[in-house]
Amino acid sequence: MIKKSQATEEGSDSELNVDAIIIGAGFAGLLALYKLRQAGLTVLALEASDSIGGVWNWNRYPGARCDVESMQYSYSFSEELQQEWEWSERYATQPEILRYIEHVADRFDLNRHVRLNTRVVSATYKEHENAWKIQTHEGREIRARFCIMATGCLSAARIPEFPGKDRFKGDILHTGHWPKSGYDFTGKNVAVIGTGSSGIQAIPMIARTARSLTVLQRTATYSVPARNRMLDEAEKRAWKDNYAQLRETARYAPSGTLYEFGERTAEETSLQEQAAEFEKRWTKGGPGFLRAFSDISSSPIANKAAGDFIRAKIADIVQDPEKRRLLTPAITLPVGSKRICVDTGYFETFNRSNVDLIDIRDDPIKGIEENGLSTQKRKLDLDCIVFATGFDVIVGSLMKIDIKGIAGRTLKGKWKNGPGTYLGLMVAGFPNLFLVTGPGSPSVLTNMMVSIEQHIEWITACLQTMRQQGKNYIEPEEAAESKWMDDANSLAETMPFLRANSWYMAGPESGSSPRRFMLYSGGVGTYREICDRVAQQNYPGFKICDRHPVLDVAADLS
Ligand code: N01
Repeated sequence: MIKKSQATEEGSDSELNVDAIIIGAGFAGLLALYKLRQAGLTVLALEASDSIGGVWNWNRYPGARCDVESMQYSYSFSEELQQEWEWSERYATQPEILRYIEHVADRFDLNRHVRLNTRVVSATYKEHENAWKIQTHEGREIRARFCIMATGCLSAARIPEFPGKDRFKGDILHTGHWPKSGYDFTGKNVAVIGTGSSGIQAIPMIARTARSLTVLQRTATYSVPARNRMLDEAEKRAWKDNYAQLRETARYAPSGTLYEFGERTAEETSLQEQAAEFEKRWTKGGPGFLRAFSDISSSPIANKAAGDFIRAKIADIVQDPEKRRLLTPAITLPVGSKRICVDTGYFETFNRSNVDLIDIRDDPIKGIEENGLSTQKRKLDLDCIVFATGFDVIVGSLMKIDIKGIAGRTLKGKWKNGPGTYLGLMVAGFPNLFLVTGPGSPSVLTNMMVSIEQHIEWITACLQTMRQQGKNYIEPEEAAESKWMDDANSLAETMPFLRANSWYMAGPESGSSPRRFMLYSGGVGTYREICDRVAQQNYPGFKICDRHPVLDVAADLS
């Protein structure tokens, strides 16, 4: 049974053996520290970087902001915290979010449980000890009964392999791994590869100072204006005076974010009224555009209406006909099948004389050379290449760790045909290992703060219940896991997700079988209710016992 004990002090020997090891010190890891320590467990978080903050520590590219409004993209676990913290803008910048994270860590005295500059290389479940052996890059070993993977969904930056990349004499940057010292683009010839959320935020900023900027686009992206602005006092007060109720509503909202939800369907609305509603939301700004009508994600007709509106706006903004054509998302690509981008002057940037655009489906990248990059039709002389090419998503950071469960089975091997979890929280064959916002949960389809809090609360309550019952071992059943993932895929079939080749999908490394949707798309409210029901019913679908069940049987026989 887990002993109620003092929290671990950094540097003390006791940290070599803790109740719960937490891997990652971003929003999820820090909350796990706080909650598990409060529950009386000894805790330690290991963080590969030299600072806390996770994705908000790594993503320092110019223009980096959150696309969830700052009043909603923050912890709700402390009323004092949410009353005292002052957000300055509608959409917080990366530096402001990082300051907030640092404030939280100081205010709740979390830093003393975090070991920085510590990369976990392996995590091995030891049956006879019913514990996880964690090995760090410097060869240090730590034992923990429970292992909490707060490794983040968008933290393993991915640079595609282009021939000749290593020969390039200029600078190579990745938006998700930006130098802390920043980067000065003044007077430089720059290429940006990738036009997802990161590229779309960085491109307008880079264009301001670069001598020339060439954007290499593979897929034209739907983007709506952010209309970022300073928050006024009345607006902040309205949130703060009603935080308790607003947070509770958000916990059951489809994506964990409060918007003005359109109740009508587009199908039952006249074309003029549709246009007026879309225009109102375009002027207001933000991803709430997609909430204009209740059927945008379910009806192809409504979805096309939203897409047509964005296409028409791009046509109005972009002056050059060829750039306009290339920047216009295909009618066959449903809006929302990839995460919608939120920008500040993205399409307008292509009206600048120093900005060019290459569609690499039409003119593929041949390779990178000493002084630049060649496509099939063009040669670019460059000082800097910015990869805005995204991440090894959702499972990328987990896959970097050699995770071995019962009988030495690797997680990589188990997931070679795509990830599987029960409730997005645990994996059969990997006892006492919890994932935060992992595959099979709503995760990146949602406001991550809401989903992180829900997972950490669930995990903490589960460990408290186990302690009360004198149990030390929890593992999902294979059957429960398979059913959960099959149900999640069936749900996604009704949504636009399966109609795009997005990073929401995972498939076998060989590419031989159909790719499957990795997330739970039934909404955070329904998902929360399912998780809560499982807890209330004493965890059906999980084996919970004193220790590894095989060892329990052996003990009974002896
Ligand atoms: O990454 P992405 P991201 N050759 O994977 C292209 C969150 N986020 O860092 O669309 C050429 O979305 C790829 O092309 P295609 C948010 O959840 C939030 O931009 O696959 N191009 C695409 O254009 C977001 O969704 C915020 O055809 C290649 C781009 O690179 C998530 O992070 C800000 C390529 C990658 O886009 C990821 O966003 C930033 C190749 N080999 C990020 N490989 C906010 O809160 C990929 N691409 C606002």
